[in-house]
Parts: sequence; C-alpha cells; structure tokens
Amino acid sequence: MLLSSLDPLAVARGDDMPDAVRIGDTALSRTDILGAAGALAKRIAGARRVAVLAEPTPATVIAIVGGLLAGATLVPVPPDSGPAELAHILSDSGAQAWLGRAPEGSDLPSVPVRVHARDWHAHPEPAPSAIAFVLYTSGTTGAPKGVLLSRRALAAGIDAMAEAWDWTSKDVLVHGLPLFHVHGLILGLVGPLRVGSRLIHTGKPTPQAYAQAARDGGTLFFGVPTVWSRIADDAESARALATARLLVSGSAALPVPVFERLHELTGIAPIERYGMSETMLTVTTRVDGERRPGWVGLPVRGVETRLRDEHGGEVPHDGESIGGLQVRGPMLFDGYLGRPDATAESWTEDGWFRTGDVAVVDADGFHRIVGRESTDLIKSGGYRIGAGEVETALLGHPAVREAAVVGLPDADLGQRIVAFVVADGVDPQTLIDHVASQLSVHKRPREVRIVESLPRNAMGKVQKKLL
Ligand code: MCA
Ligand code: AMP
Repeated sequence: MLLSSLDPLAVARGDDMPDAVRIGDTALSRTDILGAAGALAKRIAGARRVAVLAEPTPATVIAIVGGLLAGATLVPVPPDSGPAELAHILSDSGAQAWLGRAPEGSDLPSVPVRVHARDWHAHPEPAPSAIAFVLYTSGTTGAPKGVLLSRRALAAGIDAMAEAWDWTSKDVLVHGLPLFHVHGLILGLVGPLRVGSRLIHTGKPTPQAYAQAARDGGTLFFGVPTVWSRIADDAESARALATARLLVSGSAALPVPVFERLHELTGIAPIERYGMSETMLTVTTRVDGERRPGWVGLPVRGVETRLRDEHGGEVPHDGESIGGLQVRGPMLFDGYLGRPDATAESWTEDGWFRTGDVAVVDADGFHRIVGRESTDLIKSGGYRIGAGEVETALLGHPAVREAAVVGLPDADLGQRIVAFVVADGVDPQTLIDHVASQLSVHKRPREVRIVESLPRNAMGKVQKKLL
C-alpha cells in the first residue's frame, strides 16, 4: 500500500498497534509514540533545527517522531562521537537544542523527552520541500558534510522500497542498526512508521538477537554485510531466520560466499540493495525478481541510472564495461548544508548525481557495484569513513609527524582502517585510542603501522596504492 500523503507518519496515525516499536526491553504502542511525540512537538514549536543523540532507546524514537511532527529539521548525532566530531556537527548544523539527553561537553540546552507525556494537538504538515534530516557523512577529505534530506525525498525513498520488497503493514521489520544513518534511521525507523509495519530494534545486530526476533515473528530483516557474515558463521542463529520473508543486505558489498551460505542455511536468497546517504536507495533486487549473488539489481521506481567514463562519455550497458555510476530520482538529497561548492561538484551539468562508485550494468539493466573511484572513502562494517578525517585526528596527536590512512580487505568488516604513521616514541594502541576519543569509535584504525617514511611521488603526494 502506498500513500499519497508525504506525511511520514500517516499510517501510524491509524488504528493503535500495541507494540508498534520494540526497542531494547520496551514496547511502544502507536499511542505511546504519537502521544509523547505530540507533547514534545508542542514544547519545541517553532524550533528550526534540533539535535538528537541517536542511542537505540525509546526516547530517541519519540524525539525523532516529535521533531518530524513539529516540522523541525533533525540532526541525528552518533552517540559515541568524540569531542572533535561533536563540535563539528553542532557548529556546522547550527542545532539550537538537544531533544532528550545531551552528551557531555555540549552547552546547548536540552528539551527533556517524556515517554509518558501525551498531547494530541494537530500539527500542520510542513511543505514537501522542508528538510526533515541533516545526516552527517564522510567525504574523501575534510570533516563530514551535512546531507539535506527533504520530506518529499523521505517519502519517495521509503515508498520505492516498499514497492520493490512488497513491504506492508503485515511485516515485522527487524534490525539492530545505528539510528543516525539512512539504513537504520530512515529506512529502519521512519520506514516502518510510514509503511505501518511493526519494528523490533534489537539494540545490537548480533546473530542471537536476530534469531530471537525471528522466533518473535520478525518477517523482514535488515543488515549490513558484516551483520550477515556473522550470522552466516552461526548456523544455529541463521537457521532460525528460515521463517522470515526477506533478508535484506546493503550499505556495502555482500560477499558472494556469505550470500550463498545464508541461502543454504535459511532457504532464502538475500535481497541486495545499493544506496548512499545522498541518494537513499536507488537500486535493489526485487521480491518478485532475480536475486543474483554479487549484483544489486535494478533501479527502483522513479530512478534512472547511467555509466560515464572519466571524460563524461557513454559506457555501454553490456555487463562488462566499467563506468562511473550516475543517478537521478525523487529520493535524492537537496545538497550539502552550507557547501554550495561541494554540492555543485557532485552534480553533472545535465542534472545527474555522481555517486563516486564504479559499476557495470548488463543488458537487462542489472547493476554490479565494482568499487569506488577514490581510495580515500573507506567502508568498514557498513560505515563510510573518510581517510582525511582520520588522518587529521592522527596528526592532532603531538607524537605524529605524518599519517596516511587506507582501507585494507577484511573478512569481517569488508575493509578495515589501517593507518601508516611516522611518529616518535608512541605505541600503536595509544594512537588507536586517540582517534576513538576524538571521533566516533567506529572511525578508529583497527591497526596502526609505525613506518620510517611514507611513499611519495615527485610532487610530494602520498602514494596510497603503494601502502
Ligand atoms: C573497541 N571499542 C572501543 C575501542 N575499541 N571503544 C573505545 N576505544 C577503543 N579503542 C568498543 C566499542 O565502543 C564497542 O563497544 C565495541 O568495542 C565494539 O565496537 P566495534 O568493534 O567498532 O563494533 P563491531 O562489533 O565491529 O561493529 C560491527 C557492526 C557495526 C555492528 C556491524 O559496524 C555497525 O553497526 N555497522 C552498521 C553501519 C551502518 O548502519 N551503516 C549504514 C550507513 P560497545 O559494543 O560496548 O558499544 S549506509 C546508509 O545509510 C546507506 C544509504 C545505505 O546503503 O543504507
Ligand atoms: P553511505 O553514504 O554511508 O551510505 O555510503 C554509501 C556508499 O556505500 C556507496 O557510495 C557505496 O560505495 C557503498 N554501498 C552502499 N550499498 C552498497 C552495496 N549494496 N554494494 C556495494 N557498495 C555499497
């Protein structure tokens, strides 16, 4: 069922549902969520931009829904952001207050989220072009940029997935992903509220928690490849998922052996889908179509894709020729906050978004993601991490003279962050902890190698391919 309204909460306003969202040990009914969110929305009426410490808790669910009801722009903040990352997100976004708990070190005011408060005042639906979320995401250099996602884009992105996967109010969605990215937050929380399906958020995405959620009636499971690979290694948990309707993988490439092992253990061929913070999901395999290991499928409703070579020339869709993937469609972002330069650079003159990914498309329109154009964007555990941001954090340590960060292949994480560092008298673990304390913990190098010098070309630029 697809909604004509752009209101992301339209269905949730329908009949009550006792455990619409289960998160941790708490079950929230639709009445709980909308009543408490309504009370919060009333208190923040007129607020423009508000931050939410995106812990997987009932208070976060209510803060997000309250912000949406009030028509404010929400800035979800990773709960483990270190001081450098937190300061950047708060100043760059211009957030005026926290909804709910404020992290240490922030002097912004905080508006308490009262889970048991109720208010049923009607809030007018903001314009479709109103920005619902600013999501911070890493680029190849510099600090993360704020991706502006409108209410119109949210609705289009969620509805396209609902159509491709036949996701309806009969489903029970299960995942344990973070609530500050498109995957866990937009698809994974706003998605079920818009579609009207229940959500079980498992806190952490462990194999045991997913198996338990399957026993509790979960039908539609989301995970990043690291989650699926851990499940595929735990045959007993994997077998419990055989009762599911769909297992969906995304945010990074699902290794073919993991696809096959999951298929073997559950009897279900996983759905793979491709997207970005900037585009939400644009390509997926479908509930009623082929699910080819290593391929991400077809453009979703309203999306067009094309391949271009480095000079902007056409690349044939022959299943072999590799080109830069460009996309357009109604779920794309409205630009990077305060960064007209970066926004302009990411679009072609004729209005296509340059994903920065390299792909092939076959004659039937099936897509395979081959990799990224830049080695400076790393995908580790499904998280996108800019090498430049980690290098800046490392260079902030007094013992570090030079640093180069790369992603090396890793069986569990897809890529693992490895830092090559020229430094005096400091041990690797100290530097790992230093990055973990400045940025989100998942941005820490898993390995630091102290070296005499970094390989540089004649221009003095570090040659990462040699590392
Ligand atoms: C370890 N820890 C440390 C340190 N070392 N803490 C501080 N300092 C250190 N040096 C702690 C951590 O705090 C954490 O504690 C624990 O060790 C494990 O952390 P970590 O090793 O980082 O986690 P993991 O178990 O390896 O995580 C794997 C994961 C995670 C669960 C798969 O990577 C994950 O949630 N990925 C999802 C990413 C995602 O949603 N991406 C979507 C973006 P404790 O456990 O106690 O807290 S993509 C998107 O949105 C697009 C549009 C799309 O396509 O969907
Ligand atoms: P993020 O903005 O964190 O979602 O990161 C987006 C990037 O994740 C894309 O540009 C791709 O490089 C990668 N990505 C997302 N989904 C897939 C997928 N199914 N297969 C391969 N790479 C993916």
